[in-house]
Formats: sequence, structure tokens, C-alpha cells
Amino acid sequence: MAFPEGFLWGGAVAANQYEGGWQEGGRGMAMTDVTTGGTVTEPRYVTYIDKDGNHGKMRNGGTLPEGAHYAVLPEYHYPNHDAVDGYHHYKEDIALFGEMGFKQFRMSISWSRLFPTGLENEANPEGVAFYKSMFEEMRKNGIEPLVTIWHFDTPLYLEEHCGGWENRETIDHFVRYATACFREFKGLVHHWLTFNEINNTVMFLPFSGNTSDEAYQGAYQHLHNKFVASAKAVQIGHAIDRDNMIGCMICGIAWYPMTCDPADILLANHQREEGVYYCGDVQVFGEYPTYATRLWNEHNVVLDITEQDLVDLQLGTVDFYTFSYYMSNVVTTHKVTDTVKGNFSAGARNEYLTYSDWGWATDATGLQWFLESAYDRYQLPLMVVENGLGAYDTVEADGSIHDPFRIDYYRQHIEAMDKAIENGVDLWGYTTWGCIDVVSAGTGEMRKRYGFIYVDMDDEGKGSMARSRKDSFYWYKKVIATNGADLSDDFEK
Ligand code: BGP
Repeated sequence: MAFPEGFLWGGAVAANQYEGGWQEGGRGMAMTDVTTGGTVTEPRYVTYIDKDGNHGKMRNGGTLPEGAHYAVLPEYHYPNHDAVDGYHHYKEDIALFGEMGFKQFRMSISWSRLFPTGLENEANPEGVAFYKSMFEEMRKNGIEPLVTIWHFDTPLYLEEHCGGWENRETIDHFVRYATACFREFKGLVHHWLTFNEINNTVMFLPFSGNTSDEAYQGAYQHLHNKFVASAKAVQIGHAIDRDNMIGCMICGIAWYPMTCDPADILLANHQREEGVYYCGDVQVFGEYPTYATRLWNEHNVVLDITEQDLVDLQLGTVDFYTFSYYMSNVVTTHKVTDTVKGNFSAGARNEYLTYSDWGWATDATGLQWFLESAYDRYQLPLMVVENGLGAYDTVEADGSIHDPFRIDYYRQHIEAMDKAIENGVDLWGYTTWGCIDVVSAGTGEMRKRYGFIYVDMDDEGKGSMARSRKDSFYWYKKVIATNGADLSDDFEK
């Protein structure tokens, strides 16, 4: 087996999907607090009260009607409010991660727990104390934190009253927040990621139902502002602690052409550029790639970019490249008869692959392809910081949970990483997604479970929040103990 000594095995969660405690410790609200639960076919909605006092809902990414304000409405369930109550269970959870032998735990800081509206000058001491305690708990268990500074949770106040990421001023608010993170957690954290799946803004725009030029204009400006915010944070993070390593995080979908028709090959390349490479190229190389002009022209986008922005992008390039990997998707210029129906997956069905209950293609070879092509392109250390299978779990009468399908999924993907390392890829770590069950980001469901650790909580918010070990818990523990050498089905309970 090729995994190097010191390989960072572990798992990942995000604050809004894990913590809960939405009104505790002085935390302010985020968009996820006004987002309902959905299903694989029914989208999640953002709720509001309009200017006449009527209750309303809209697709995430939509624009609030004139005079309306975001609101929590009594007729809906908001799964992120309590999530899986990591706010009160983190010590127990980190001990379980320690028991599995985690070397690294990826989590995110809730911006509005530190800066409730986003406008404050100083970080909220209760929020700071909470994360310090989490990091200390990790240290006790021999686990290195990998901290995502932004994981889908801009303070709601900034979104509602300040124009969110389309407004340049959000850059300064983010920089103040990131600076507080680097200062307060200096010495406790050395590995950081600025923005989770930064490329989703453009790659997933078609799922919002609005692909007008105006929507692209907003999305590309939003991204530009995040690139600058990230680059400034990188510079500050390096200045505060020379030991800080700061990376980017890209949603790593492998895009394939459906046929060998040259038009399909070109389409797949263009899709990779727009959906995946655009962001990584700016964050790694510190400047916009040649094809950016083509992408902007396709949608008549004209960006507000200052001279200073260009300098910042150059000075704030990332130290390593990380990505999530769940699936591949297929594109074609030909007529498609068999389509995929899932949340955040679409297009032609790939006849060589199997699909999860949520319509995501299981494709471990795609992970090897992604690793090899990303390393070839960037020549930076890589980490796979999310990977996993969202699936239904059944709790047996004796409390055990058998999840051989999850073990199989992980085995295939670990073998793919192993091959990529053998082929020369400098891969530092692997954090599986939702190492403990969390609220699904895409659908808001609890039943779409990823964890090695089961959480007793359902889609209606009923459950004891008790934690229990699935079979995959014991299997992953063995994988880590053997540094990836033993992926067999044998494991001891
Ligand atoms: C990524 C997100 C995560 C996570 C994961 C699984 O896009 O970074 O937050 O949730 O996808 O997606 P889902 O929860 O929709 O199954």
C-alpha cells in the first residue's frame, strides 16, 4: 500500500450541519436557519414574511421580494437549528473520533457564532471559547484540526441588509472574521481552508432555476469577491503564524463527455473549466485563466476588479489544494434519453456506473482521475476533504447497524487514492464526509446518512441524539490502524 507515513486519516463536518445550538452562546443567524428541510425530489426553501405580513418561501439563491424579511415560520421544520447537537456533544464525538484513530478532524467555524451580524468589530468571546474548547479536546485525542473558515454560513444580517457576497464590503467583514480566527486560535490550528466548495456558486447555478445573464453577473462577481477575501485571508494567516498552511476547497465533480464525438469532448472540457478549474486556477495561480474571458462573454458579464484586487490575488495564493469528491457527471451535445434524477446531479445517466438513492454516481475511478489531473495541473499537495455515500441506515433490534454498502464505497475510493499515490500524486490526507451523521446540506434530511457514527435523530426533529457505532466505525478504525494496508471485510467489534 502506498499511503505515506503520517497520512492524515480522518473525517469532516460543517458547523451548520453539525452544531445546532442556533440561539446559544450569543450566536447570530445564518441562511441555513431560515432554510426548511426537503427531500430528493422536493427542494429546500428559504422562508420569509412579505411586506403585507404573509408567509412566503423561495428557492435558495432567490431574491427576497421587495419589503420582505427572512423569518422562521411556525409551520416549518428547520433541521439546522438543532442539527445533531454537536454544540453539546462535541466532547463525546471527538472521543469517538479518537477511538477510531483519527489523525485529523475537519470542521468549520460558524461565522455568526463569532460575529453575530457580521458587522461587529470584535469576536464574541463565548463563540471563541467554544471553539477553543473543541480544539483542545481534539489535541487531547491526538487529532489535528483542519478548519474551514466559511462553510455555507454567511451571517444572515449581511445577506439581508448588506447585499451578501455580491457587495465588495463583505470582503472586509470576512477578513475581520478570518483575522480573528487566525489570532484567537493561533497555535491550536495550523491547517485552514478559506471557502468550502467555492465553485458551487457558478457550477450549480443552473439548479437555482435562474440562468439569466443577470444571475451569472451576480454569481461571477460573488466569486470574485470571495477570491479576493480568500487571498487577503491567506496573506494575513501567513503573517500571524508562519506555520499556517492555508488551502482552497473545490467541489470536485469529474465531468465526462458521453461520447467520443469531438463536440462532446470540447463540451466536457468547457464544463470542467467553468465548473471546476475556474476557481482552483485563480486560487492556486493567483490570476484569472485565459478561458475566463470566454466564460464571462458567454453571459455578458463585466466584473468590478480593482488593480489592488489583482495584486492581492497574486500575493494570496494557497499552500495546498483540497476538494470534495462524491461523483462524476456526464455531458453531451446529443439527445439524452436516460437522465439522472437526483439532487445536485443531472444530465445523462452513465451506463457504466451505479447510482445512490439520491441519484449520485458511485465512481471511484473518477477520484483517481481527479487526483491525477489536479496534481498534474497544480503540483501542490492535495487532500480529499470530503467523500462518502449518503444512504439509509437500519438500526437492528440489538442496536447494531450493518452498513456493508458504506464499507464497500470507502474501500473502492481508498483503493483509488492508493493508485493515484503510486502514480506520483502528493496526497496528504483524507477526511470522509459526515464521519458522524449530520443534516444533509442538499436536502436537509437526516435519513441521508454518511456517518461511521449513527445519531438518533429523524427528519421531523424527533430523536434522543444518542450516538452509536456502525459496522463501518470498526472497519475504518482498522483501516487507519494499518495505514490503509488492510481494507478487507474483517474487523473486530
Ligand atoms: C458538499 C458539502 C457538504 C456536504 C456534502 C454532502 O457539497 O460541502 O456540506 O453536505 O456535500 O451533500 P449532502 O449533504 O447534500 O448529501
